[in-house]
Amino acid sequence: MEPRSIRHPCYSEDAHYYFARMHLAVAPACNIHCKYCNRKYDCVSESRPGVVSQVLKPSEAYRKVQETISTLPQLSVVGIAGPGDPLANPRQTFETFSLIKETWPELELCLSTNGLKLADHIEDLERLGIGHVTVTVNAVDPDIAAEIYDRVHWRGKTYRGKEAAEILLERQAAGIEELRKKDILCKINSVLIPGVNDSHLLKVAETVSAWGAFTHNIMPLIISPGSPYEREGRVGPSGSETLKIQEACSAVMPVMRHCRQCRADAIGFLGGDTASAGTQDTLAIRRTYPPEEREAIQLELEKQMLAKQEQRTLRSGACGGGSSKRQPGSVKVAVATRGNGKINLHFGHAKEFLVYEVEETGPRLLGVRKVQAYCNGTADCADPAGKGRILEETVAMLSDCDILLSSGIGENPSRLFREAGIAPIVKKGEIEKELMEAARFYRYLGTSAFVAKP
Ligand code: CLF
Ligand code: SF4
Repeated sequence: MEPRSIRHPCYSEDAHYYFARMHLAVAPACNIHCKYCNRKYDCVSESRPGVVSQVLKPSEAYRKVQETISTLPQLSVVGIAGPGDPLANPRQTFETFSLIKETWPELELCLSTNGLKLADHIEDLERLGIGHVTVTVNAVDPDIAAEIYDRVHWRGKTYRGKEAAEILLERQAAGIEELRKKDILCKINSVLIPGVNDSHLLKVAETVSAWGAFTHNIMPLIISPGSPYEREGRVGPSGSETLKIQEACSAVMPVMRHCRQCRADAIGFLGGDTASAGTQDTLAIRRTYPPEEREAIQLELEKQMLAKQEQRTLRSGACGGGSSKRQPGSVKVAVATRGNGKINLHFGHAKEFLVYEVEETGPRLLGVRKVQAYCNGTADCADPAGKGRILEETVAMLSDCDILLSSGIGENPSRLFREAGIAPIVKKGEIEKELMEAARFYRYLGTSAFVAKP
């Protein structure tokens, strides 16, 4: 593990079970136009569309950190990721980071950008000690990039087509090179766009790896309503298409599997945002933590995390595991969670499932599958046909899984999962422990003990 990312929930998969991040939506403008984006919504390259963020002034953002840090002791990272591009709003972005750094030097600062202005601001990043930067690189070939970017605003002029793509790619390469020189960790986000860059992402991985990027996050396309891609009728990839490309690219460099395509104002654990979810039981006990207590809590979490990693290393050493290929006897499990490393979500409220492959040596996260929540409160009970469709889609989305773990599930969904050959098991508790136990049980008893007889 990269020591600088030990508490970064995006750069370290283990850390996302223990540590939280918050985004400050201080950057409304953008200097390019991606065809999957509609500027009325958050930046799709680092967030999901559908909700307009409230844009904050730097002083308001400062107060938001002040509020959050005193009640969320696991907060380790503050990022700026939109709703436009942070470096198209340099005054707001750097003023906000400066205020935070002055008061909470212990917080790790993080930034996500399309890369157009990255090289121009490298000194600012260095001065403020911004240690983690994400650049969205969807293509390294200008012909392919021209199908993704509608226009680029550069040095007071607007460019379109291949000319625009060439400028953006050249500036991204220059920016990533500067990050390497300054030893700032660089994560690459790539939006997987079927029919445009799906067969090109391996080339992207090889290129950015050669440029010195640290990890690659391949995210399924989410199309903003009203965007050019929506008008063209494009659709995002399936879970298995995404997984296939992630697997291929993982031969080149580490691939991030636990990205939640967060909003530009997300706060909390990945998958359990307080800002977007509205309900957050992981933060049910609200009280104020002074800085020394926060640091003690984080040190303890770090200790627990490292102990888990050590156990895993011992287990895989003893059993000779560690291969990324599916082993005979491995069990695929979908988990409903709102973060914090726990099974703590009812099936009906889940908008995503973590999918793991569980071997004797331990679980391996394969990815996140987004769905529509089956139950949105009493209003949707008036639409049984709509609920039936959502359920069918969710079962299809998880059709390659053997087990579904959630903290609760209704009779009807439970029956449909069993009919599809997926065992719905109700559990609450720590994900890793419950995964191992459920898989052991499943291996021992076999499918027939759980699923409906034809
Ligand atoms: Fe935010 Fe991004 Fe920093 Fe993380 S998110 S700026 S690197 S602190 Fe993380 Fe969210 Fe995925 Fe981004 S899960 S969308 S990768
Ligand atoms: Fe939209 Fe983000 Fe692309 Fe800018 S970089 S056009 S905000 S998706």
